[in-house]
Amino acid sequence: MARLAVTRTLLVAALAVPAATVAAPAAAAPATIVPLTSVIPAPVEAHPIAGRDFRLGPLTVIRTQPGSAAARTVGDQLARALRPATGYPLPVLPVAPRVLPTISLLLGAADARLGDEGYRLGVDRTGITIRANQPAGLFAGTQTLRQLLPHEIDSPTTVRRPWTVAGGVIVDHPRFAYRGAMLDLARHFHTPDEIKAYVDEISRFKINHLHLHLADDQGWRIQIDSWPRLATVGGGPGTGVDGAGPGYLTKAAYRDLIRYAATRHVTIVPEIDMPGHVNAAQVAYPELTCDGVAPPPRTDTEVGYSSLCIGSETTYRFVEDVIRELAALTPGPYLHIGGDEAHATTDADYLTFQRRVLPLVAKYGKTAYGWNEIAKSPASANAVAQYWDTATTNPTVVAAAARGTKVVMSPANRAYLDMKYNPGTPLGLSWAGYIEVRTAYDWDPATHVKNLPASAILGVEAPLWSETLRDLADIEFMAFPRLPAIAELGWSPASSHNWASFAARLGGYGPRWDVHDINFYRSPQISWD
Ligand code: NGO
Repeated sequence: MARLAVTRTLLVAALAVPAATVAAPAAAAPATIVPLTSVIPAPVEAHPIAGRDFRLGPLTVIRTQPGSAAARTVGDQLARALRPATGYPLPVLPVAPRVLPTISLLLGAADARLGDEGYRLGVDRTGITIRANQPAGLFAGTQTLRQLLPHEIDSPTTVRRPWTVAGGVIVDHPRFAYRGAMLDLARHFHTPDEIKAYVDEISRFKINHLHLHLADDQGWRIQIDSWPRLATVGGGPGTGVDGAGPGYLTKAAYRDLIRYAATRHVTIVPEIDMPGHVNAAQVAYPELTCDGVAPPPRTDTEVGYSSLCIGSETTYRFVEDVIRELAALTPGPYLHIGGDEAHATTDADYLTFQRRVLPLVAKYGKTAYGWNEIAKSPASANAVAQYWDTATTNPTVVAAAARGTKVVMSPANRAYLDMKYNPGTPLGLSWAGYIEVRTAYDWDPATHVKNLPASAILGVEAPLWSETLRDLADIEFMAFPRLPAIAELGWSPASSHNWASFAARLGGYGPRWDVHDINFYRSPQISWD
């Protein structure tokens, strides 16, 4: 049966492409054809059509929407992704001769249902067509296409095998507008190259926001011209947990990261945490404390002991300078001001602080975003609250949502990628419990918090805190395979939610990580291919 299918595919491919293609070396490896239904996150609709498989060959061209530089960029990225393993030239052109097998990336005339990020992907014998309303949809479609090719497509070196894509149609668009991941640069600095590598991996799962936690008690990681010691002292030698995570992003490096992420359709969300989690800023500028005395630098992992001086005008000059500079650097709509665990700030002071600071974010043209504690403030009505609570009831957040606050779901006992998988996990924390893959997957962002209406949910985010992490291998081990679970909750329709299906698709994805050396956790809950 399988052999027959293989023979049929080869024959079909041979008929569909010129003789030169057929003569190309191939068929050394088994001709696995990835089913259309194996994609993560699960698409809205996938309709396989027998006998319509497409085989990529040395004559395949990538044709992109004429006149669209953004479509051309997506085409170039796709070509760069497929060239190493196939060894094919895959030229990217605005027009393609009809006789050549073609991957077309076309804008416009797509179904309105697809919105800005959706796409329709059609595969038949002569080519593949991805159609979308916007470049973000084309990008999403190409990520799906990469998953439809055999896993060896992620090999950095040429693999001789047939590159066949199953025939049929996928129609796809996201459930939630906001699908995020977070890196904590404060506890350990992560270099721009590490952040870019993470952007590459998360964007494959259609994550569209990367939140950077840029300041905390142990370090300050972004250049601010009006307060230069924040970065040079707060990001200097000896900063970070155990003094082992120094470094900061210059403005140029931050801008470069924003551009890099934007071409992967990922929006950067910067966070400066306040009024708590500010020890590093106070070490650099003692005038940010009430007594004017610099506190000792902190390299431990305690939380909740530092606070800006709420009654001091210096505080608001500092906050406004930072917000102004960060807003000017950041094209994305959100500016995250933390607001969590302000245990060293009285409740009255917390409200005073938020009444002044939340409107400052709007003053500089951004939507304020904060951890769910900001919901205590009536000034959070136009803000986004990030739900990190482990409880499934939170009347304060429900009341804020009734005033207009939108919510991004990151419940720590489900979505925190820094929680250990089990007691034996060498990295990570366990204060919110152990999170195996199924725990990360089996919940619904729209119904998780009692009485919080689905209409208030902007999306989901998977934060990864870095108290115990050092390098990219550590990030990968904690993020994969749980990040794809959160990505599926953010993208796929609730009706497609199914653990057995997700587990099977994840098992099939493992070899892709293997082939390009991603240090993922081989959860025993998954049968890895
Ligand atoms: C908490 C705390 C962070 C920790 C993290 C570790 C929030 C919002 N504040 O989450 O400072 O790093 O847990 O899991």
